[in-house]
Amino acid sequence: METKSTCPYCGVGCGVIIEHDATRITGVRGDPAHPANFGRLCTKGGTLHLSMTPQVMAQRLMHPQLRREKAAARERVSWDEALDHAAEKFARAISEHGPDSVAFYISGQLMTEDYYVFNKLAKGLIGTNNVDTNSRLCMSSAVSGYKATLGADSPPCSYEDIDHADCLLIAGANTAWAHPVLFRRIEDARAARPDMKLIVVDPRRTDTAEAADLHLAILPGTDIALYNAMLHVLLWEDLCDLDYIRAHTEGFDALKALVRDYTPAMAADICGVKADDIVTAARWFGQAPAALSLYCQGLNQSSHGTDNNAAIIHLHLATGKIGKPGCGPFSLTGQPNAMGGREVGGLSNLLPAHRDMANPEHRAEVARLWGVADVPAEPGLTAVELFEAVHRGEIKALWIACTNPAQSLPDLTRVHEALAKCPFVVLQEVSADTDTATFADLLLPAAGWGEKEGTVTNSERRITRVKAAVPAPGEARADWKIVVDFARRLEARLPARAATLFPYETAEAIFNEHRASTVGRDLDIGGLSYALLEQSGPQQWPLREGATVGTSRLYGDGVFPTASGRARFTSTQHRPLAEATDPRHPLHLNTGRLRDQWHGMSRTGVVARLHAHAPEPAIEMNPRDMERRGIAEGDLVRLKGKRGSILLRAAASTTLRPAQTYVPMHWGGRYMSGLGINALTLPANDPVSHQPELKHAAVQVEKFATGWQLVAMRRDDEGGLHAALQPWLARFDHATLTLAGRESTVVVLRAWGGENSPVPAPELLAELAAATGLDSPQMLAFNDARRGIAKRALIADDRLAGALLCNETRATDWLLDLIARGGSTAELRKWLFAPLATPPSSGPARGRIVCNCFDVSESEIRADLEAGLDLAALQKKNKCGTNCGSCLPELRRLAAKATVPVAA
Ligand SMILES: Nc1nc2c(c(=O)[nH]1)N[C@H]1C(S)=C(S)[C@@H](COP(=O)(O)OP(=O)(O)OC[C@H]3O[C@@H](n4cnc5c(=O)[nH]c(N)nc54)[C@H](O)[C@@H]3O)O[C@H]1N2
Ligand SMILES: Nc1nc2c(c(=O)[nH]1)N[C@H]1C(S)=C(S)[C@@H](COP(=O)(O)OP(=O)(O)OC[C@H]3O[C@@H](n4cnc5c(=O)[nH]c(N)nc54)[C@H](O)[C@@H]3O)O[C@H]1N2
Ligand code: SF4
Ligand SMILES: [Mo]
Repeated sequence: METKSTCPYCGVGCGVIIEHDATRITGVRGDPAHPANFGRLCTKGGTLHLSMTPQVMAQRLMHPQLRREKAAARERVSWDEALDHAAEKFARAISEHGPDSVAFYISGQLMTEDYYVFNKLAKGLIGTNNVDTNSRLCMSSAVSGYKATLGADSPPCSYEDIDHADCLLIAGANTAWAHPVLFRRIEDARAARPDMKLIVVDPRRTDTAEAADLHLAILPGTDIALYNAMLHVLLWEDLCDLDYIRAHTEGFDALKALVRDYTPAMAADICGVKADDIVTAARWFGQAPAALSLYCQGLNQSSHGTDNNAAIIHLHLATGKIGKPGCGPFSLTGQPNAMGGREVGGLSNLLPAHRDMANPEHRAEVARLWGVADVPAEPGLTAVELFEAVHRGEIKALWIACTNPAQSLPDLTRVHEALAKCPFVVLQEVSADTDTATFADLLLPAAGWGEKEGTVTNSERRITRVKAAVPAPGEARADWKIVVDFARRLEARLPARAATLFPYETAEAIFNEHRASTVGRDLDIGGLSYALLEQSGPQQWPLREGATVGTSRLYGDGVFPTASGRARFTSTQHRPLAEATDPRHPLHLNTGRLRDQWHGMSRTGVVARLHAHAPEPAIEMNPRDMERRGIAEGDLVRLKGKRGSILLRAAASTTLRPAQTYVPMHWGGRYMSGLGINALTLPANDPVSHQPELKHAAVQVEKFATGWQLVAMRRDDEGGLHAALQPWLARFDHATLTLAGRESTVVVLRAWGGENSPVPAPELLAELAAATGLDSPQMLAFNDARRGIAKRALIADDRLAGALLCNETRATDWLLDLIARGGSTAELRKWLFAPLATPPSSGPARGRIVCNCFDVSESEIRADLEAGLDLAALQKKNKCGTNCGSCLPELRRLAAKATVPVAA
């Protein structure tokens, strides 16, 4: 059977067709009819069914679990008991400490319907604006940037604008990895129109930057200076559209005066790039008949994120390149439904349908719509403030849904302290295996992707109907149902009202109320219904009553939703980063994404093959910075910031300028010792958007002298071994716990001891062998006590099932490959019983996998390129990059490098 739905990962919002037998999801493919992807999927979307295998499902959160005391263990309870208990706790907090003593922290990965009822629960029923979301960490600077300039939070563009652009400016976005299917479209557009210019602004030479005609590797946090200088050049060279400015904007003269100082030379100094390159970028942008900019977290996650956004929007307003095909400032949304959350006003300072909390008329409209006396006027707490308030003891009951703040917020030590002392924490999750789950007093099992329905809106304002294919496991329930059930129980405990605010029996009933709230607003979907979405497919808002198709582009008439109808130029001055480097913290820490992982890895992390592109947690460093510190490739290093420190392996990277480092955000406390990279990031945030500066911190890196290393690896056919081994992460100076393999899953525990730490005793090795299920009578064991070497191997059914190595870890890759592929074990004995034998191997270790669809490794690709194959021949030989295409940018990069002779 087949069910149409969407991919639950990024904001591209690809349509998927779920293949299933009504009980189990068996496969997934791209929906050829969906206008976001036309059948394409990336590595993450294309492996969704592997995140729902019986082994994974067995680990899902199935029943509500409650702990009555902080020190007690959680026990299984019924939904009735769980929700009555929660309603009791919330009602008591509200009556004793007022409505603002409770808070909700929700997510851009919820459906619009889920989001709508959460917002109504807080602002309508309880009377608190304390409902904020992980979108605060993600899109809030885009919201405030659009509102400050265009008057409303409405991305004016469509994906099809990519096909019409003559100049594409990608800023602070690694689209090749974070929005891969959109990047495929960019590649197609460039192939069709080779004159199209691609400019990428990113401190790192990402795969996106590598593909550019011009890469501006600016110093972190210097975007405003760059865009101001580009505007300076546009003015100087007469490339502005003065008629457009006069007719449709206001505030230009002040900005013109401001950018007078931003000469290319001055900006070049601030940004650390060549003045000529700034001039070239401005000329390409200005001379192009159509220019489109795409941007994301490199601009948003900044203590001046609102101005970063405004500065790039200014370029479009000043040249009139907005509201026309191929033109406009296009903020890419990260999460699948960050847009839907913005539409229903799901942030602590927003109201439904782009209404303003500060506007009394808007508040009255919302109160009328909901049938309540009023909605509170004061903005609620934003994400970082919210957890600070929890820390101060002001929040007595906290409800978290569909997000993992114990990993994703900055300054995690404080967040963990706050969560630990919060009197009552509810977590609504699909997985009990997240860092936040540890702190939950009440865990509520939610239905996940493929199991729930509703609607989502992607980056281009396109609403898609999401459908369930299979029932949720155990007693898990759809998020909106949990909220509605809880809300009714809370209503019964609050001062009586005539009728329930939550009469919904279906997701559609919620959608219809949301639709009614939008009528007359800029995002009006008065003409949209579940039925229309079924009949005509996904639609872009606005879609007013009487219309049958959505609107692909906004502001074509030059009229903007501001008081005067004109767009506004704002005052964007360059400002320094919140945390400057200093002699004790001389390196700059940048954080972001990997190609094949999603945030806290609760879903991508369970798919073995999605580990293959970046198999181990690591910090990327410039080779010179490593050399200066005596750090070699793969060494363990201590990364120290002003708020915390973690250990990681070092990886040399030529994508980074000196003094720059990069650590992915994905590795949290379930995959490595310590809290992950957000132990080091800072809570400083933008004064308007309150989005924290997650991309910039000052750090030091030192080599960590290790005494010994240990690796345990075990095939996990039943599932559950990864979770079972997690307590081991805390038992060593440093450890990581990852997956490897492809058809079969192998769990890999790597552990290190410092130079003064004693080599693991035989008892500890025995305990670990037992924990990994290696200790059977068939286990082969070799010990060389003098050298501190120990080796264990378990062969079952003539296949190597697992191994444990202490102080002789050179064979790790070889053994991992044997375990994963079930290969021959003939040479194993010989190697095992010879203390210093080099591991037999037919060639170099396969190492990381570049092409995930066809399992092609970097070493194989390099060997073929060195043998003289070009990209086309390479693809003919092993098909790499011919399916989902996520690895194409990297293949091109590898191929280009191979043809350039190494400098003497
Ligand atoms: N594979 C994958 N894809 C994802 C996600 C995922 O977890 N994994 N998450 C989704 C989500 S929620 C989001 S928000 C998006 C994020 O999508 P992106 O924003 O594209 O991804 P990031 O890697 O966070 O950051 C983008 C780039 O910003 C650069 N940057 C850092 N500082 C600066 C600066 O000062 N100026 C400029 N111009 N650039 C800077 C970084 O070097 C990085 O390459 O991805 C979405 N897609
Ligand atoms: N250092 C650093 N930190 C960052 C960032 C960065 O670039 N650098 N990026 C920030 C950004 S942009 C974002 S968006 C955040 C993301 O951070 P989080 O929101 O914390 O990340 P996720 O791991 O996606 O968390 C979503 C959780 O919801 C659960 N879930 C999935 N589907 C459902 C469902 O249908 N219902 C329910 N109830 N639960 C479900 C998943 O198991 C998962 O644990 O991280 C932010 N943190
Ligand atoms: S680009 Fe990949 S992650 Fe994003 S929606 Fe499409 S398939 Fe999902
Ligand atoms: Mo995000």
